[in-house]
Amino acid sequence: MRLLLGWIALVLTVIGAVPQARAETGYDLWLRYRPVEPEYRERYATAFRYLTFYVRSEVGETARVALLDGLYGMTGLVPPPSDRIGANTLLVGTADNPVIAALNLPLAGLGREGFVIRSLTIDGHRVTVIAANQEVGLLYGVFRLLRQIQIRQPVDALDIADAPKLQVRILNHWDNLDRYVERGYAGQSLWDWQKLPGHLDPRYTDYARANASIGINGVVLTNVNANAEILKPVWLEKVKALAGVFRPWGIRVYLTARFSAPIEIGGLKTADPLDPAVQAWWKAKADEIYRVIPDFGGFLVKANSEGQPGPADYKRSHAEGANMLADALAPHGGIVMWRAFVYAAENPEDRAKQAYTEFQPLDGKFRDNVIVQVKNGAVDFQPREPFHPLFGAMPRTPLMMEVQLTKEYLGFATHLAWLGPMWEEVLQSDTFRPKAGTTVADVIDTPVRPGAVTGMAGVANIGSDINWTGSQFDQANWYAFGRFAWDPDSKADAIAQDWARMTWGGDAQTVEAILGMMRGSREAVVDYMTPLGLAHLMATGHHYGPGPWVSDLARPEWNPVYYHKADASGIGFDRTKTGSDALAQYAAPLAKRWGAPDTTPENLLLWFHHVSWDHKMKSGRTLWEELLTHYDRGVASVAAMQARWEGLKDRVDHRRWEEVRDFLAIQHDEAKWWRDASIAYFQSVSKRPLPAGVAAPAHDLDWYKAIDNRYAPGNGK
Ligand code: GCW
Repeated sequence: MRLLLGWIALVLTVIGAVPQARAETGYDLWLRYRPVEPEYRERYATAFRYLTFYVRSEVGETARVALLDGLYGMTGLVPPPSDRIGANTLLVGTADNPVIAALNLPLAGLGREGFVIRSLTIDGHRVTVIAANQEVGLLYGVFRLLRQIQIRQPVDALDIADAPKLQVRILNHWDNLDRYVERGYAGQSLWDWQKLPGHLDPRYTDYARANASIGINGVVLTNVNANAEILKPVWLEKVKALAGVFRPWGIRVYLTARFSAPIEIGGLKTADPLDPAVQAWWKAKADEIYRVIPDFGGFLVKANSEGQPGPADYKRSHAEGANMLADALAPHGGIVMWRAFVYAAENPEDRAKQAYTEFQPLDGKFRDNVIVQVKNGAVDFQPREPFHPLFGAMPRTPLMMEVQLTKEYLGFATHLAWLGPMWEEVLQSDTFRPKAGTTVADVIDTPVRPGAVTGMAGVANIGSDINWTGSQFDQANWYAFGRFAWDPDSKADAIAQDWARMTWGGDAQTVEAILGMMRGSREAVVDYMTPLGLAHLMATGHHYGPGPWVSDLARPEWNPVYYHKADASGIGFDRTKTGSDALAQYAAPLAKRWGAPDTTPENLLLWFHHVSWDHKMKSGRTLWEELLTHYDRGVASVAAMQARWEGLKDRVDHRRWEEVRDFLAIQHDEAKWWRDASIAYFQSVSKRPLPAGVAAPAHDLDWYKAIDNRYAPGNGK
């Protein structure tokens, strides 16, 4: 008897019919589809006993298979197809199908990608319907229904109508053709170019499925620090192969266009955008690309920034450069995403001002199929920056927001930092343009004219690591990007809840503990790296670890001392009228509010003001003491995360649990490193004593300065 029971258990385990704690790597992301608890199984199995799925194309077929895959994983059953709509049928189809059309669902305003999920009664039978205008909407509807099950929601009174608020929801891979990923902390590039197009790694499909599950519909395959080679025919064949894998998942491919490509691979003498031969070259190149990849999305361009070529090389504006490419793509429906991340080598202006200075006057000068891609903040993906002043300041130009999933400035892959709250903070910032209450989210999701392109871009944190993102918790940032790009008014906390439930399963207590870790994690990084509005204090080149003392780099704005401006009298960057006046780039009410230290939120204080070390803070402490408090708080928050995670030891599968435990320990060490090095350095400048109770740094300043991490990953090349 014992033996028999053992066999039964083994068989059940193998077929995955019982929940189990087997070693997980994280490869399955938030799509684990483990069996639901017995009390839920009956409910879901009953509701979806039969399936009527009207498939028209490969996107529909992809949606159908994704649905069955999820249902089978979670309920252990595959609903048989049925062409009769009886009780407990799941009915899926597009609006042009007469059966769906007869239901009169509110699909009219939902566009290509929207969907409706509804519980209905048809001829007295309880039915669930997923309907959309196009099959890609069905794909998104399917993933939404599966999510309901993943997070154990009821499915008997569904009434969901949803559509993405942004058109272009796109990952930017900073992947080089040799598979090196700039600012990549998750292994090599996923794109195995050498084996393409001959071999299609199954990971391409899994990647596409993950993206589709969160509504991502575009992928820029190549680094913005671009290589013109990718535009050669032999490479385009490889791109075509990837496009073929992604297409059934509703995803288009895009490439970065190196502005000097006409010279480098076209044999021309110039890349001047007003030169007819250059224009003809790009036109022919676009025609060629579309012959190979008919649904090619378009180009992403970094021009005249950090050494990249661009129109300014020929004394032309960004608009002239972008429009030339836009004209080449327009006949095919392609777009140009032109980055506003510019700062010029010889320009002494405050770096935080340069993008606005250069782009704002170009408002209204771009072609309709150009969208200007603006980083969330004016400097560079720092742990905290005020929102970029261009948002709201170019009302006649489509703007998309670019955020960085890969944590170049937030501890790479080993620091647990949930970025949802950071993106929510930026998206919910009031631009006061044209009037109070107009948030950054409003700016990006309101088309500047009917039909104008909208979008959001995320610099991918994805690579060849088995867990995709270099750490289990960085998956949450990929997930969140998709959700925010779908709806920029999303709430980070709600996203975190869904993610935690889907990714870690488990009971409410586990999910609550994980949420507790995630919620404060970004602020912890701010605290131990760059509190109170400080920014850009990292070590040179690779950006790994602290380097607030660095002052010897060729360009002033590469040096941390440029950003903190600490001296014997105080610390902070004066961006008011008495300083760089970057504040003038914001709407008047903000410029006023942020114009005085007392009305500036303390978490942005040193971004806008140079204040005395003895400046009185709201807490009653001096600025110097407050700074120390933040460093200590940051380290303590990591310790608190560690304690919480310890408590989950028996509630989370072991392999993932151990990985997170190890990474938290690394993070704790590195948080102390940041704290100690920062205190050692700033104390050498402030000459203030450490108050009682504040521990002295473990080493002297020279010790921290001597740390050499030249082989840290992800360095720009
Ligand atoms: O944050 C900086 C990075 C560079 C990057 C640049 C950019 C791709 O350090 O590696 O280059 O931003 O966004 O263009």
